Amino acid sequence: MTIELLQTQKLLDTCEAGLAERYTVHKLHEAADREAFLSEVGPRIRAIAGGNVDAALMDRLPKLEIIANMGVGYDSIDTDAAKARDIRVTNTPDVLNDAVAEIAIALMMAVSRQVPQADRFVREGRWEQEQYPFTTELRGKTVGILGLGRIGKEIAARAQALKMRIVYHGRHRQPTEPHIYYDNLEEMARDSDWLVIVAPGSASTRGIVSRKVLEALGPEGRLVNVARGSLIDEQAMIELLESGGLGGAGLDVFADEPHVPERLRQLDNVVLTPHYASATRTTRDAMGALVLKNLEAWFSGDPLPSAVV
Ligand code: NAP
Ligand code: 8YV
Repeated sequence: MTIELLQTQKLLDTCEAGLAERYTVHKLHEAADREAFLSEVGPRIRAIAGGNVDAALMDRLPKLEIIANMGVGYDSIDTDAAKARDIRVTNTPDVLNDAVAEIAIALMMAVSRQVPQADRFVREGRWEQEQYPFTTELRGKTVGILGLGRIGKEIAARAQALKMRIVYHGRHRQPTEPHIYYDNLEEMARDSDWLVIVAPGSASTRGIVSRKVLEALGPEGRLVNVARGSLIDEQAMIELLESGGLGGAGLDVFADEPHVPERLRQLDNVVLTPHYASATRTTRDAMGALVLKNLEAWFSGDPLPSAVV
């Protein structure tokens, strides 16, 4: 008897092939009638691969033992509900650090040097009539990192190589880190040219980048968000970007993905990417392999490689 597994989102082909080899896979995201589907397969499901798991879904799966999330961020899973039901949860840390850090730096460069705008300028033939206006460089600027964790440290290393000064905010000072620590995010924003957001989406970070923080960053300040849209007061950010109260933004994540507000899409001082920071073949393969490893460890009785609950 193979183990029955529920897949809750589209996964990479290599990961889906690995799942199909080992388990009987039921694809919830492809079900035409979700309720009927869950009534039929729910009682047999022992594992989930993917995110978007709330308490109501867990209640439809009485034999559920483990949720293997595809992603380091597990904010789409109700971990308290999982804990209360003795269900384990795993994620995919570390293997995506470099890819995500690269996009954070790419967004900083794209915003400061206006790379998409300069590209359009050349394509539109405007170079033959005029010079492109001056832009600003990153060298010598201060970057405040909100969340100096696994990815934040990789961003810091790259920003240092670009001759930037690094400061950071989190709930704890990290004594082994050489960078200056701020226990107050607003103060850090006031003292920074750039705010790079790379802390997890959670109840404690919801709206943490508030209007006050954005105003402290100011008209010359710029931000990059590679964490989750939920961390920023998106409405305030749009208003400040429109009015010049905030200098610019590079955004890979949004409050209501894949919907990006029209007002944000109209702005010329932003660079927008479709939540693709980890989306390289190498990195997504490694994330998928970690999903498989966690499931395999669980059903072999071995320690979980990357458990969060
Ligand atoms: P991590 O190693 O756990 O680091 C998270 C950092 O955030 C820690 O330094 C932590 O420091 C800080 N933090 C946590 N809660 C905080 C709070 N309430 N206030 C201030 N700081 C807080 O996580 P990671 O592996 O670097 O990943 C970070 C996040 O990036 C993920 O959770 C995910 O949402 C996002 N991500 C996005 C993409 C993408 O495609 N755009 C890809 C990968 C990851 P303290 O404990 O000291 O507070
Ligand atoms: C993925 C991410 O795009 O790891 C994360 O937290 O946001 C990204 O790597 C996402 O999890 C989709 O599976």
